[in-house]
Amino acid sequence: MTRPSFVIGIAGGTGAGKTAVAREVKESVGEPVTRIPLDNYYRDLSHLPFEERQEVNYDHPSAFEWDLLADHLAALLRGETVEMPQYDFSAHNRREETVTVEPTPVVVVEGILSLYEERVRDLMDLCVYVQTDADVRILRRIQRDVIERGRGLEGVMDQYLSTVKPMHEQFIEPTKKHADVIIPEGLNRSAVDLLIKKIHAELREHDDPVLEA
Ligand code: UZR
Ligand code: MG
Repeated sequence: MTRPSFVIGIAGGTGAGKTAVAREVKESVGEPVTRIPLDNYYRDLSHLPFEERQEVNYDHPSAFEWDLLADHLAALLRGETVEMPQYDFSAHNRREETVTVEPTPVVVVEGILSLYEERVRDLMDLCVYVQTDADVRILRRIQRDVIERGRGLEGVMDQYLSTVKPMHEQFIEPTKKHADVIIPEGLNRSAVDLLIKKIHAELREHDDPVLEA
C-alpha cells in the first residue's frame, strides 16, 4: 500500500495544454504517478435524453460531481483503491464501466476547474494553473473538436461563445489566484522540467522520509 504524499492540481482553460502537461509528467516520472482527469467526474446524466444532455453547460462548476472526486482523493490518501468513473464525450455521459485506481505516491488531478472546489483544493499540495491566450486555446479546441472529434465548426463556435468563454471568465480564470505555479502555454519545456524535478524531490522524500524530532 502506497499512500500518496503529493497531490497536484492542474487547471486552466480549454485548450490551455493541461492534459499535455499531465501526460508529460506521467510519461517522464512513470509508475509513481496516477492521473485523474476531472472530465471523468462529470455528473452521470443517464436520466436525461441525448438531446437534453447536448444542452448541458459543461463549463459550469455544477456539471461536476465534486463530492465523489473529493471522496476518491481522500480514499487514495488513506491508501485505498477507488473505482474511477469514465466519461464518453460523444454520448455526453458517464460510461457504465469504471477503472480501478490504486494509490500511488503522486496523484495529478487535471481539468478546467481542478482548482475550483475548496474541499478538493484542500487535499492538494501543489496547485498549477496553465495560462494560455484565448486565441491559441480556441484554435486548439477547433483542432480537437472539429478535426479529431468530428464535430461541426458551427456548433463548436456557438458553444464557445455561449458557454465556454463566459464560464472561463466567470469561474476558471479566477481560480488562478489559488495557483502556486503558473505555466505559460502548456508544454513549456522549462516549466514542465521544473515540475518534474519537484516531483522527483518529493518522491525521494516519500521513499526516505526525514524523521522529524
Ligand atoms: P478540456 N465538454 C464537451 O464538449 N462535451 C461534454 O460532454 C463534456 C464536456 C467540454 C466542455 C469543456 N464544454 O469546455 C471541455 N463544453 O470539455 C473541458 N461546452 O475539457 O479542458 O480538455 O477542453
Ligand atoms: Mg484536456
